[in-house]
Amino acid sequence: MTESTQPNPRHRLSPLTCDAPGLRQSIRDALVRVVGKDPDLATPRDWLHAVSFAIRERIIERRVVTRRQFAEEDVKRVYYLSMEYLIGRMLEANLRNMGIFEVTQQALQDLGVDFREIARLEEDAALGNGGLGRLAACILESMATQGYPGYGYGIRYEYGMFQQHIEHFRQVEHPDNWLRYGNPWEFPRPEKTFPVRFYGYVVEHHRPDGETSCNWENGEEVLAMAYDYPTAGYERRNVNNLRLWAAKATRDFDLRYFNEGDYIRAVADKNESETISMVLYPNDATAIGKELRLKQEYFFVSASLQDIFDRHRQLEYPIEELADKAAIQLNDTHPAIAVAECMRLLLDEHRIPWDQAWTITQNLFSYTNHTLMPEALETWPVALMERVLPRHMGIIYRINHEFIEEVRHRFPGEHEFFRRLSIIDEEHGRRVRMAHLAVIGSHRVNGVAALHTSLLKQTLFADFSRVWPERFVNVTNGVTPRLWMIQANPGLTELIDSRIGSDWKFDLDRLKQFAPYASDEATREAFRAVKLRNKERLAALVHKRTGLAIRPDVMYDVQIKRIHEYKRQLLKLLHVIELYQRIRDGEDVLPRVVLFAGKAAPGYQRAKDIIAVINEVADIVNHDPAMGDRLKCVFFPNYEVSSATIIIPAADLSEQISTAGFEASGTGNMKLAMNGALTIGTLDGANIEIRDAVGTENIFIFGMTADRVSAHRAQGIPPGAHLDSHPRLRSMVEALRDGFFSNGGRHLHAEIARYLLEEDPFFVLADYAAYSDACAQADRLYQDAEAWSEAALLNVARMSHFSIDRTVREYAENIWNVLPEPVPPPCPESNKN
Ligand code: TH1
Repeated sequence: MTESTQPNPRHRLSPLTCDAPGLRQSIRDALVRVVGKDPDLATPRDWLHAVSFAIRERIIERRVVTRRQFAEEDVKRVYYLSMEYLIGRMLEANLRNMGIFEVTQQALQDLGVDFREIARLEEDAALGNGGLGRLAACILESMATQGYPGYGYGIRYEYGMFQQHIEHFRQVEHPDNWLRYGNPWEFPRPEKTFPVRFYGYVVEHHRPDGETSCNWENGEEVLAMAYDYPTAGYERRNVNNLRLWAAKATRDFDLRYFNEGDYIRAVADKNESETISMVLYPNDATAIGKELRLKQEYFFVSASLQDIFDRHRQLEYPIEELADKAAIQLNDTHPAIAVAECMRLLLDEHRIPWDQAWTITQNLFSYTNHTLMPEALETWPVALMERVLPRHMGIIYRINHEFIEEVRHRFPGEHEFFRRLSIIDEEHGRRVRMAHLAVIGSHRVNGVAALHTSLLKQTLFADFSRVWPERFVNVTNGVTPRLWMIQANPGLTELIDSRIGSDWKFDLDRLKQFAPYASDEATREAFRAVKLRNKERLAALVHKRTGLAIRPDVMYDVQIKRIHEYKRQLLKLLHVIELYQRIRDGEDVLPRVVLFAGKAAPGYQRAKDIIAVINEVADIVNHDPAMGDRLKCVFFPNYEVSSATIIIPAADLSEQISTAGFEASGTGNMKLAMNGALTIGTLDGANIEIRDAVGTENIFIFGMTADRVSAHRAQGIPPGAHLDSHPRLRSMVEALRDGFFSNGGRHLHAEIARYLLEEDPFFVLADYAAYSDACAQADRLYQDAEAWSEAALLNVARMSHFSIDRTVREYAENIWNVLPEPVPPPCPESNKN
């Protein structure tokens, strides 16, 4: 199969109908012919699969049309390389983007099937940890919606993000066997299989033209097999492709032992090479120095680049024009080895001279940095790289050599500077700094929020930004309004539609027209009614998941994100303790539900302890009759995309309280504000831009700025010195320390108290008084329902800047240099049937 530019006239497509009778027929057919069930005996899951197969036929049809058009129009393509895609459930998102959500519900109803009942049986595709993976999913959706020729590449993990259970207050991880029932959304492409080599050695050849070329020989080969996930744009005909690679043992592998008669060994070894794509590493914003992780990274990078080179060749473009026809975006450094792999393919396979290969590579790549946290920066021991990827290590040495020569020339004598810039870190036992490889191999490097980009230039990449100031740019993150508003919050969507029409869905800038309605009493009342319904929906889910009953008529205060010290769940928990003590003391306190959700990396003990302490405090609070329904504290288990779509629309207050300078951007902050939650937050990440957009009077900002945080750190004040900055803080921390809230985990509470007092590098106690004040301010505003609703509606109307469509346009225009190629609707003639 080739990327043909010449459609064969005999291969004209006649599109399937998308009316209720046509869909009904397709669903029934799929149930019998694909799922293989008698409709009379079909289970809800059988129906889920039947409807998914019926819809997939219609998506793939549009994918074929889209691909043909891209081939005919000679478009420049964008390739997004990411280790993570946090997609969530696909059925409803696909139906909505295809514009056939209502009609499919109708077709199912005609068949006696309830859409909601079957839709909730679908497993989330949780091939990501958090913000970084969800951003990749939003970018793919937006590229399709706006008609950009975008391709996603990643790994088809057999097991995604673990499932979090709470047992005896603690997190317990269960494997996420998401493919157990099969997956109707994927198209296996066994013909798209590429060999990927590991280990072995390099043999050099001196060529007559003076260049040296290398052969990478021996070692082990694993096959990467493609699975395609078509991604539909919203009410556009464009369907893009996400290609995920699965590891398969090579046939050679089998034969080696089969021939020796060791059948069992052959099959066992086969399993071992297939472990490469077995499981997602559940670490968010921390690097993991495991050999298997390096192999995962190279595995998907190599397969993706071979595929990209193949497509380029099939389209009959000369290899020299690769960077004119393609742009490759590196989602963090996880795929940064692509720089060396691209060089290897150009040098060793295509025999391109070094300098020309290097120009192509730099023009091809760009790199997004998502964090400044030192523990997240990937470095690989040189010895490991030399063993696993010997050819790449050689290429990296040469890239480094050429680069250092260039800067030596421009900045003579600055030896310290060269040492800091080098790809090789000589100080921690010789390691390869992947971020340096990514920066040197790219023409653009971007941060994900204005503050983050400016800190990047001042700290992590200060030296590089002296060498190449123009290389560093900001592209503030965004989120897709299709999932996070239209799908998650139909009530709010309907309200907006009723006031300003429905154009805003394609162009979020039009949401600005909704702003005047913030001062309209009827709109505010309708907004409160929508919020109340969303809270009822969440309360029902909380009850189902935790057994806890919560009132829908109080403030819902949510902190939903990975559990991490820098995100400061403990700051919120201290506030829960403050409220608890004040109610016990007979004070009149605004009733509220505080909801936490999020997973801890399984090896991150402190984060797991924080979950346990939250659950134990919650248990005391929720069962104390003195609280009289005024305070409930919920830990919502197994936070994932599908639960986020229920929690976010129900929230009143959005907790974005990271220590300033540590959250690169955040994207949950955007989703919550768009749904009319008011933010309480620090001047960190995109919070700053959210404040600028919604107005200082419609957000609660508190705490140390990033500059103050650095200054404070330099002063070295012990955290315990802040205990008197707030009248209650001392007694709150002492209650924790003395095990007042403990339920068997007494020493754990004492340890958390000790941590807060003596160790905490994220300044929870130093920021507490300011945080508590900001909470009090939020409470006061909430008591004025009209004023609160006005502020909430202004948040909704003023969040258009945070549409992922704006983000993707900035990448397209400033980094990729690609144009949209929208697919026109089929002519009425072919649409008739
Ligand atoms: C997150 C950042 O923490 C967050 O602030 C940002 O909004 C999001 O990326 C999207 O840009 C990151 N996630 C990871 C995950 C890994 C490594 C680094 C980061 S940074 C595995």
